[in-house]
Amino acid sequence: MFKSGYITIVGKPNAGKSSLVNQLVGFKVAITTPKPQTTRFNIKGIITNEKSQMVLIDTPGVHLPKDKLGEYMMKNVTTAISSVDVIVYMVDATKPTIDQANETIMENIANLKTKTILCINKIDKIEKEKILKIISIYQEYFKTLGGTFAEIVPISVLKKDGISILVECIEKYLPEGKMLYYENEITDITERELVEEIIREKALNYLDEEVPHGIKVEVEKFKKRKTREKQSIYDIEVNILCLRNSHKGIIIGKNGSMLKKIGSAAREDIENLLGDKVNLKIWVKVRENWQDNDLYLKNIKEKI
Ligand SMILES: Nc1nc2c(ncn2[C@@H]2O[C@H](COP(=O)(O)OP(=O)(O)OP(=O)(O)O)[C@@H](O)[C@H]2O)c(=O)[nH]1
Ligand SMILES: [Mg+2]
Repeated sequence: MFKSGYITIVGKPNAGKSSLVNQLVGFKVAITTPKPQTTRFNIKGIITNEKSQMVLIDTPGVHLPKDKLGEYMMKNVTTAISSVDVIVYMVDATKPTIDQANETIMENIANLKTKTILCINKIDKIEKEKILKIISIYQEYFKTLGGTFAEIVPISVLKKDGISILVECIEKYLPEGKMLYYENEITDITERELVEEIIREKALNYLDEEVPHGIKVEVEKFKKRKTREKQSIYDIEVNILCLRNSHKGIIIGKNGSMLKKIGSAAREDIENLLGDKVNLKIWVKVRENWQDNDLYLKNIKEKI
């Protein structure tokens, strides 16, 4: 009896949702960083084994939107929790208190018919005895909303702890069914989008808070060609849009040092992804208020 279905991973920013999806897929389909609000749109990670096909949907972390970008990110979450087979609600064991974002998430899922699994991540960072307390905090709050967790699974994506138990729990609630995607498909994110995301990941990693959250990366040119020595090479040209002139200066850095750092780290990952050499050119441009301009939010709206 083969099973298949859609599973949404929902939770606050930085809980480890994308890390889990990557771990399960065995390939980095979604970027991950120590900064909250890394993921901006839904990304599918497809896992096929002899028993099942799980289509995981990685979603942006739930937060209070400050602009159109944030609103579209949250709309991505709303669509991802409707009409799926299983919801995995991921919480960070190191931040166990229930705040407004957690309340909002639980309010939105408590009365759905969809089975919900509470997944407590980052247990490598807490004492084992604390897990039971966290479980009861969430269970009790969910109960007041009329919800019950079908399963509760403590995990550590980092230490690969509890992952197979989580998979078994998910499979348990999947309906019988045929494959929804080809056996060799692993994601719906395109190479082009992944290149944009990789550059954003490096910017998030190297730059301080406010600056990288205000950037958008757009691939302008993406072309494969043969060199005179008959070697394949990709010519990739990219714009990094940022909010202010001062941000532009920070992104470029002294004598272009920051941009060089972002560019070479990104190029290495992109070459691994594409399996060929990459000639990467990056330009930094100021686009004030792009986060509130639909023109620049098309790709995020498309995923809703
Ligand atoms: N210690 C520890 N860190 C983890 C674990 N899982 C993920 N992380 C780290 O947590 C940070 C956030 O991980 P992400 O996967 O980007 O989190 P996310 O939930 O996708 O975040 P958003 O996209 O912002 O919503 C990264 O620095 C990860 O390396 C874990 O099990 N243990
Ligand atoms: Mg993420």
